Amino acid sequence: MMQMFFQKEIETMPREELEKLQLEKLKYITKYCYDNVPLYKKKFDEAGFDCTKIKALSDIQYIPYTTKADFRDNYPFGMFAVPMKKVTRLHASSGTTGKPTVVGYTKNDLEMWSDCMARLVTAAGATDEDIVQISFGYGLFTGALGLHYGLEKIGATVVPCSSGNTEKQVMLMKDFGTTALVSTPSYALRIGEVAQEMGISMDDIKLRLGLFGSEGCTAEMRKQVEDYLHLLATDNYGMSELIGPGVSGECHLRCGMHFNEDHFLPEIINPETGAILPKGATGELVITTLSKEALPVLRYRTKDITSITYEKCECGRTHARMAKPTGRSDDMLKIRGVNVFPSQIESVIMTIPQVAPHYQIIVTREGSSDRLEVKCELVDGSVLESFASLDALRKTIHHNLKTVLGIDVKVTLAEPKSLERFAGKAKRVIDLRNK
Ligand code: DLL
Repeated sequence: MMQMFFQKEIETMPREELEKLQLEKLKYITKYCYDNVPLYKKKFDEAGFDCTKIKALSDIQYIPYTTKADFRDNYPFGMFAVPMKKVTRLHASSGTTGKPTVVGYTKNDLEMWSDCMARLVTAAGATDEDIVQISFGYGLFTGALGLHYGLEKIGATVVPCSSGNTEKQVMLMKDFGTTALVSTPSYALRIGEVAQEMGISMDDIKLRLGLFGSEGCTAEMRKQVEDYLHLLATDNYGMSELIGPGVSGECHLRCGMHFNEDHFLPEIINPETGAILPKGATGELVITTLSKEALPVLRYRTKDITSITYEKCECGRTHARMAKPTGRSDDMLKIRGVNVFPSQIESVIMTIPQVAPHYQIIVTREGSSDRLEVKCELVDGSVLESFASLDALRKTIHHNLKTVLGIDVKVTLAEPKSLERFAGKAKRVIDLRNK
C-alpha cells in the first residue's frame, strides 16, 4: 500500500492556531538569538529593541532586518548560535564574488529540514513508489542533499546522480524507470534536449513528476519543460541562508508555493523603504526562521519579489502560499530609466514557437545610453536561409518585447543549439555596463 507523508495536524492547522504557534515560537527565537548570537545582541541594543516587546505577531516590525552583508561580515561561523560541536553539517552558497555564505545545521535542524522537504514533495505528488533522480549538484549546495533526505524520508527510491554527464542521466532514467526528476528547470530542459539527440522517445521514459526549483521559471518556460519531458512540473523555493530548499513549495494544484509556516514566518516589505506591506501586496520577501538552532535568522531580506496569499488552498493545507518570484530586486535591470525584469523577457519570447527555450540577455552602455540585446535561439535552422522570414521573425519579437517592456530591444537570432546550456542555475543575463 502506498504510504503518505502528511503532517495533517500541522499542515491543515486553522490559521488562528497557527498564528498562536508562530507567536510563541517568535518570542522564543528572538530571545534565543539575543542570548546566543553577538550580532543580534548588538543589533537589538542599538535599535533599543527588547525581546519582551513581542506581544503580537505584528510586533515583529520592531526587530531589525538581517541581510546578506551580515553573513559576509561574520564569515564563516559568526552567526551560529551553537558551539561547533553541536553542528552536524555545513553547507555554503557560492557567492558570485568573494567568500561563500556558510550555513550550519544541528541534528534537530537536519531532522526539521527533512520534514519540511518530505511535506513539500508529498504535497507535489511524490510517494514511496517513485524512483527519483536527483540532478542538482551534490556538495556544498543545499539543493541536492535537502531534497535527498526529504525524499528518503517519504520512502521514495533516491538516485543521487548529481548534475552533469547528461547522456548518462538519460540512460539511467530510461534503464531505472525513473518517475520523478529533481533539478533546475533549465537543466531539465537540457536533459530533455539530450534525450531527443540520443533518439530516446519520452514514451520510453517513465517520468511523471518534476520537482524543480532554485531558479526562476516563468509559466511559459515551465510549459516548454513539460512539453519536452512529458511530466507535471512543480516548483520549490528556498535559500541557503534560511535552510536551503524546504521554505516553500507547490502542491499538485500549483497555485502558489506553500510555506512551511510553522518553521518560516514570511512578510512582504517595500524593498526601497523597508516598510511592511499589507496582505496580498507584491514586494520583497522577508523570512524569520522559527525553529532553527544552529543558524536562526531574524527577518532576513531575501531580495526575492513576490506576494503571499493566506487563503486556504483547495488541497486542504492552510499554510500561506507565495507566488512565483518575478525576480530579485537586485536582478532588476534599469535600462534607460525603465525597470526590466528578465522574467518579463522570458515570458514574451517563450510564446514565440520558432524560438527555443534558450536565450541570453546582454546589457551594454554606448556613450551614456544603455542598450538591451536579447539573443534568441532558433528551433529550426532553415529560417536562416530566408532573409525575409528571418527579418519578419525578428520584427515580431522586437514588437512583442516593446509592447511589454516599453523600450526598444535589439533582437538577435542565433543558430539552433548555439547558446549556452546549464547543469545548475542558468545565467542568462550578461550585464557589461560596469566592466
Ligand atoms: O537555490 C535553494 C534551493 C535549492 C531551492 C533547490 C529550491 C530547490 P541558493 O543557492 O541560496 O538556494 O539560492 C537562493 O535562488 O533567493 C531565489 O532568488 C532563487 N530561487 C530559489 N528557488 C527559486 C524558485 C537555493 N523556485 C535564491 N523560483 C533565492 C525562483 C528561486 N527563484
